[in-house]
Amino acid sequence: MSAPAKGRFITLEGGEGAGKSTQAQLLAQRLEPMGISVVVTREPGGSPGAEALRDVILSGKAAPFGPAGEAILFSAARIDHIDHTIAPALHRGAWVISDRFADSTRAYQGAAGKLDPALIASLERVAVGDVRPDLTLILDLPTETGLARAAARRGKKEMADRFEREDAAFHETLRQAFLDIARSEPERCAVIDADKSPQEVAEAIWACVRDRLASALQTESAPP
Ligand code: Z5A
Repeated sequence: MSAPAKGRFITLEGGEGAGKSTQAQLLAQRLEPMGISVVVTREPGGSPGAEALRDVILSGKAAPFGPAGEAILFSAARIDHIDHTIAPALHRGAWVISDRFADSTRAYQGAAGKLDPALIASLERVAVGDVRPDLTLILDLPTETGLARAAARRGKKEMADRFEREDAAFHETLRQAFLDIARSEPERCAVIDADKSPQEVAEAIWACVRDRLASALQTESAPP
């Protein structure tokens, strides 16, 4: 029996309004014409069970459980997301682009929520197992720029979610936490300057994907 096809797993991380959702779509639009099957997904969410948990967490109903309770809920959602969306897609050879993944738990609940790194590492081991990203793109920009973009998109009527309501120090801690992750795992992570136009950011991301996943791209675009 032949080995199952193995897709590639790319995650986009960063603070609020960094442009992750926008760039996930633009990257998919680059890959699909090359004949690559792409699944764009997000966290929290990305599967029916995880989407149900998303509503609970982002409404703030889980906030009274504290960062540890929220980290457990994000991890439970991640298990469902991996089992029902990410792992099956990778198994059939698709490329998965996820708007947030486990680094968000490290940054939000770990660094900003001040949870014990050992707890975060244990949860990650249990939830993620060996479904590790091949490449993580950390979209970096000044926190006030990201928050302003998120607020402009939301408009005046809609409420900020549970995390957008946190103070400036919380968001600066997040930014540094993502940069620390990139420094600690340079072979997996790349920092992208997200304080540019969507098209300029997309070009920087594409240059990085071409560079880091060159051999996978060659295989995908090679004639059968
Ligand atoms: N969270 C957590 O705490 N722990 C975890 O483990 C996980 C998540 C997985 C999910 O919220 C929340 O859950 C999140 C972290 C926490 N915190 N919050 N809030 P979400 O999914 O609702 O939101 P988000 O992940 O923070 O993303 P976002 O705010 O929607 O932003 P984005 O995806 O990075 O950006 P965007 O939607 O592509 O763009 C935002 C706006 O800016 C939009 O109007 C765009 O048209 C515009 N935009 C995009 N790019 C540009 C550029 N380059 N220039 C100018 N304007 C731009």
